[in-house]
Amino acid sequence: MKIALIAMSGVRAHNPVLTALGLTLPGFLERGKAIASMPSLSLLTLAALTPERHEVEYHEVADVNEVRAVPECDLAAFSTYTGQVKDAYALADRYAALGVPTVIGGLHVTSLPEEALQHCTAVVVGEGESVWPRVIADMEARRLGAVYQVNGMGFDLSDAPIPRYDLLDAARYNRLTVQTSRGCPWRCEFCASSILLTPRYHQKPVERVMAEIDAIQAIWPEPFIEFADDNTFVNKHYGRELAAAMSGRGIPWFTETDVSVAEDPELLAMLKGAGCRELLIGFESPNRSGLDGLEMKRNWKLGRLDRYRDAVATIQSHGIAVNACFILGLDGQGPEAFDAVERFVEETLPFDVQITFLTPFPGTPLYDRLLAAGRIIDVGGWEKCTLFDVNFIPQQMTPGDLEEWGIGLGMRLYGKEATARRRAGFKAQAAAGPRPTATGAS
Ligand code: B12
Repeated sequence: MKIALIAMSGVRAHNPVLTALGLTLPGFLERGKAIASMPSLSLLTLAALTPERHEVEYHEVADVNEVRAVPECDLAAFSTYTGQVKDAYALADRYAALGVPTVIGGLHVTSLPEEALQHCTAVVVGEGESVWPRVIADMEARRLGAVYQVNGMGFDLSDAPIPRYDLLDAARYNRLTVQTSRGCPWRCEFCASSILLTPRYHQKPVERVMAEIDAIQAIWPEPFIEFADDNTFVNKHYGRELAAAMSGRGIPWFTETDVSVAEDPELLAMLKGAGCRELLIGFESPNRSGLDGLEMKRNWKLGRLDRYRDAVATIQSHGIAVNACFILGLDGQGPEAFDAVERFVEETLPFDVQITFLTPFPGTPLYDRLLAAGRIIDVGGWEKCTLFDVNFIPQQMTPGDLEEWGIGLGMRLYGKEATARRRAGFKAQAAAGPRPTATGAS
């Protein structure tokens, strides 16, 4: 059987002003370039679980309108996030017209399997590893079902296969992803990451992570790695083990974590030598009202607010750049929030800053709440789930205000001078050497 693995790829925003800004502002452009091309880790993982007797081909589709003929195959398997799901459905419809069965998986269809079944033959709900072999076996037996679901506690990352990086032309990418953990112990109302796939936060054994890195180095000897995690350093013991294994490998990497990383001096001291270049941290809001209630288990992020500024300084003093992320349009944010973000950034000088609009992704508590309150503007307008488009009615401003003030803030933050100031700030903080670590963590 020939299986076409099709990734809906590319980064996008529908808002034309923001798109144009992305093309001109240096700070925005740099991160855009770094992430514009990254392969689909889910499909490379499934490829590794496909019996060798089948032929697998990996494809990426950035613009569905440019696909003249869909790749020839006996089964087309799609992976997509919400923003591109309609493009995946359009391709699935083309396969349906040709009589070729299709299967789709990923975060979006995990939340809305019935919608996916209007276009695809089968849908995989949740983590793909445990059910993919069943999908293949059912295809071989000509009895492909409609909905495949993971049972029990989910997939154990100790059994993770090595993704088929060898299917890639390494020259096309500037970063490759490796997953070290899945899930997150926190529950932020807006979060649409792997927490929607797995009931528990767990890590991949470090020796397995290193085997994946070896596999990447077989196709790209000097790679740049992005860990595809929700929150890499929640478990500090694991974090130190990972950092120790990466030490001396000379491989630069980037990951996402929470602000508590600033509370572990031992881990911080290891990160630079381990190759860590940058930590992306969701600060979300610099003001109390914006953060209040955001993390739903124990208001964890609000509890950390007092340490935010210290955390940026501490992390950067270890030579690790911070990419400080803020969400605009949270219920607790009024018009003052835009200046507050700018002030926080100007005062703390993180190397990078990311601002995105609050986005109700299906499957999240935020989506359910806003939908029930009639606050989603275009219900089913999935193409607007880009993080750069506004598709809800904010509590303290109009959608138009949010967009306009967000763009204004973006112009100030991503301009040449502000970007240069942040870069110089980071350099100075790193040159001054390690600061004492914030303590008293709870
Ligand atoms: C790495 C990453 C990227 C990379 C690479 C994306 C890619 N092509 O894979 C880059 C930087 C390019 C990127 C871009 C974007 N991203 Co991104 N990204 C991530 C990140 C950090 C990790 C994703 C990952 O690799 N996970 C590991 C894989 C193994 O998990 P998975 O894809 O969910 O797959 C599992 C299951 O879902 C299932 N599965 C998935 N597909 C299929 C298919 C089949 C057939 C089967 C059987 C099973 C199956 O099995 C897999 C294994 O269990 C997540 C955040 C996070 N921490 O999770 C955000 C995240 C996925 N990104 C997000 C967004 C919004 C985007 C963009 C839309 C932004 C934009 N404005 O364009 C683009 C869209 C990119 C695209 N076209 O795919 C959101 C998606 C939310 C959502 N529900 O849609 C996330 C969750 C972050 C967030 N802010 O919440 N992203």
